Amino acid sequence: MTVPETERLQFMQDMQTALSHTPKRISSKYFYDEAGSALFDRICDLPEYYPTRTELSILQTHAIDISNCIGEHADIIEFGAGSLHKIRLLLNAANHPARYVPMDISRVHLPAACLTLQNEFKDLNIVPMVADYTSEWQLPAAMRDAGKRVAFFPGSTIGNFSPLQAHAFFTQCALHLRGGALLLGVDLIKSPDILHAAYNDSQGVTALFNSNILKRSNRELGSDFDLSQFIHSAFYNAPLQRIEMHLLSLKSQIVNLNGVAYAFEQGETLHTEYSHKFTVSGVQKAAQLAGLQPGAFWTDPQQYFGLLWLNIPYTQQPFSR
Ligand code: AVI
Repeated sequence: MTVPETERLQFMQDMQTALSHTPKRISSKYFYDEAGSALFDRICDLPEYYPTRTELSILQTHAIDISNCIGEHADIIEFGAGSLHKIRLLLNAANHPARYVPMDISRVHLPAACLTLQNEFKDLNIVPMVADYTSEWQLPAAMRDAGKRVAFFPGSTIGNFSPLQAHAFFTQCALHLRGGALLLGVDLIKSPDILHAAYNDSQGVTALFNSNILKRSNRELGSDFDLSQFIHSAFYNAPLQRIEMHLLSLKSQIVNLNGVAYAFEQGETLHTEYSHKFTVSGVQKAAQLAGLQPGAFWTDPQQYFGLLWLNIPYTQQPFSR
């Protein structure tokens, strides 16, 4: 699959910036090329990686309750729709949704996924939207003030945002979903052992997923990362309530990218991902700062994962602090 030149140039710029700073840090969005997305699908099925199956079980158990909150004839928007797997559970219980709007940055997978979904839900009006929900976005003009808009953001992907990015995301929701709501999936704080195992699986799939970013850089940008000299490192940073994923350099070495040599010390890391873990009240407070109002909350018996309903009041003016 050829990568559009603008995306390749952005990756080049971000990798150059990452390698020339201390500490070195690249956005986790670069995990998700074709190979990375396939590896993430494998992660979701791993015995140690509880979030996906737990969120699915909560959706299964509470689908009717959630669909009552959504109400009739709502527009349902999904951020980062991917394979459109989780939404099926909501659509099965939904009360004649007006439209389903899967929003995803990938223009490659969205059309095929929508086609499959359309075959299952013949009467559903599907309006796919290629957009980056991590920055500013707009709904199609016909939807801006028509009906109730409910957005679904599953998977605890919000945990991969920094607190500032999460605030910007909530603010965009407050602006574009006025009078509606956000249904948000979050991974809850739990024993560090369980968290550690989820990001250090015994089959080494998460390690492959992490190092795929170097492989991708070598293929798309022509860098010469020696994959045998970087190892996967993932640990729970308890004070900051997050898993941190890094690629750790086993020796002092040089990596060449676009004619420039970048040095790694032995033990130095390229930071690749934050995965924040939450308390329910913590997320509710963060959402409130952007004008969202806490509503219902659903969880599993072990309280590993939470689905939060956040109301978005109708205001003439966008909420500001
Ligand atoms: C997509 N995101 C919510 C996953 C997570 O758990 O933070 C990505 C992931 N990283 C390692 N394993 C899974």
